[in-house]
Amino acid sequence: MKTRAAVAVEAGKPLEIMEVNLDGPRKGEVLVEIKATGLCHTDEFTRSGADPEGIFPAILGHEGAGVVIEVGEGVTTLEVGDHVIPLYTPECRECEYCLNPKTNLCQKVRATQGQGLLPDGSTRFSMLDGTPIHHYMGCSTFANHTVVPEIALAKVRKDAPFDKVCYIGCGVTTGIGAVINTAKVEIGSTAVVFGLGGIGLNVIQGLRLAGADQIVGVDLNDSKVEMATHFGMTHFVNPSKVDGDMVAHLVELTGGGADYTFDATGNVDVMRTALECAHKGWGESIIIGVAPAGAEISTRPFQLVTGRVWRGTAFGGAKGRTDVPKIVDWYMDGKIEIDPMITHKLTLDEINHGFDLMHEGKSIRAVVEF
Ligand code: NAD
Ligand code: AHE
Ligand code: ZN
Ligand code: ZN
Repeated sequence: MKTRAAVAVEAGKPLEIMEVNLDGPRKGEVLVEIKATGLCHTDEFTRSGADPEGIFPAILGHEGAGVVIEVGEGVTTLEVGDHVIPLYTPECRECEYCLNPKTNLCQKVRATQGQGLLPDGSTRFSMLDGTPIHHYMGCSTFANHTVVPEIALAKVRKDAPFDKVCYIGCGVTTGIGAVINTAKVEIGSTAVVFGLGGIGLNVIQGLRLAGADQIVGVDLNDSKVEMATHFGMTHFVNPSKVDGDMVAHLVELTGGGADYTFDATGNVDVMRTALECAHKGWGESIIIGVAPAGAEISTRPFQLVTGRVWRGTAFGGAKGRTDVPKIVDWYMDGKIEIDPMITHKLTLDEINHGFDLMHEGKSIRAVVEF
């Protein structure tokens, strides 16, 4: 079939909207009509050329929601008409990672996914002249139709609005999951969240859900304060307005250091500050942000010797096929909020404007509706 897609033709160039060829689903695969997709900073990270795994040409996008149009041979858990959210962290339920409750990093299709291919080692997308186009994070939601492995689709309730629950495909689950699954924050905790964008705001909402007492937000952009306060931030710090050492400032503000800190910026200097403002003896710092190729984190080992813990999280530690339908229920039951964070709605033709809004710090989530 033919479908419309935004294609990342070359690193650092705007996406090109074009008609592309899409082959039907093979064994264990599913054809999905994408109804809506969010723009996450990770898409921009890859588009810009900063991602060491970036491959071009590719169809980016990993925060989508849609409807099953066709199932390939052997697909047993999904049928035509099911509503689904694609998962860049699949859940095969049989690999050693899936069987280990300590991780969500299913490895069943990781090797081919990292090469921009489906598990059989081929791509379903091509340009009209036959040039192959790579998949991205196993999802490629910047296309009106995409082919995804069955194990990388969460089946969700049919009354959930696509233009909101698409965000559960990355940002919502990553932020809330970092708090609930990775940090396992206790009631009454203190926390510092660096970066009040599409991920950080969901960390804040997760901290409120978990019953944190103090939620300090840190961002260079003062315009993020209103939204962050709405989601539960109790104190705000703009590093550009702090005289002297940020770590000392945050340690004082949190009464000796925070129980939990989260990096949602992708900046390795911020990651160091986040670790070092965690409480001596027990503070845990969770890295969520994705850093560019070649960037490395550093600190004095003494920071860890004296009891701080440095950890990371992918997709908020969520096992997608099991957890994503539950998070959709939380949204539909009013336990979590999504709507205010969808600040812009775009058509596919306007997708590059969505990246401009991200750079200008004007959007939290821009969502493309097909
Ligand atoms: P975003 O652009 O919406 O938000 C980033 C925020 O950080 C902005 O508000 C910006 O003003 C702020 N910021 C930037 N530099 C800062 C600094 N030095 N100090 C304080 N604040 C600063 O991005 P997002 O979609 O929220 O993504 C955030 C990060 O999380 C990105 O690196 C993204 O790639 C990563 N991410 C990781 C996962 C995961 O599974 N680990 C999932 C999604 C996104
Ligand atoms: N390709 C990058 C790493 C990118 C990365 O860390 N991706 C996160 C999800 S970000 C979603 O917005 C992730 O899940 N990583 C686990 C994995 O297996 O990819 C690089 O540095 O090479
Ligand atoms: Zn993402
Ligand atoms: Zn698995």
